[in-house]
Amino acid sequence: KESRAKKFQRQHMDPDGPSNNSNYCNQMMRRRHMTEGRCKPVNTFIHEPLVDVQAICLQGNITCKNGQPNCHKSSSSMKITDCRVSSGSKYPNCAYRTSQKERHIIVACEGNPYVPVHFDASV
Ligand code: T3P
Repeated sequence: KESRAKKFQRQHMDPDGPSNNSNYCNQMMRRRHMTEGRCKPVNTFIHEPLVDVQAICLQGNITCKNGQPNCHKSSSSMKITDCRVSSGSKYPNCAYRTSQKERHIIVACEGNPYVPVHFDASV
């Protein structure tokens, strides 16, 4: 079974991106299997080295949106792409809006090794 850490990497890591392409989210959301069963409504891809994203777990704890204490905010801003499902999109034809940003990101970390398992927000 896919570990939570590997699932985070599948859903959120694209270190070699972003391709400067308005179809990025349409392609990547499908390629990373987030359009199976439903169109995942919102998903962020991070365009930074995995080690730099894993290092966010060493930053001080902050409270996650769900109230758990295991969230951490990046000290620097990171290149990201937000994918948001288009209003007219109807499963199984998942259509997404692609927006590139530079933001601080907040991730939840778990386990030993203590690594990212959930993308909480960008700020
Ligand atoms: P996951 O927990 O698998 O990382 O909050 C529900 C999902 O939406 C969650 O999935 C993370 C994802 N999400 C983003 O990827 N980017 C965002 O900016 C927000 C708010 C949520």
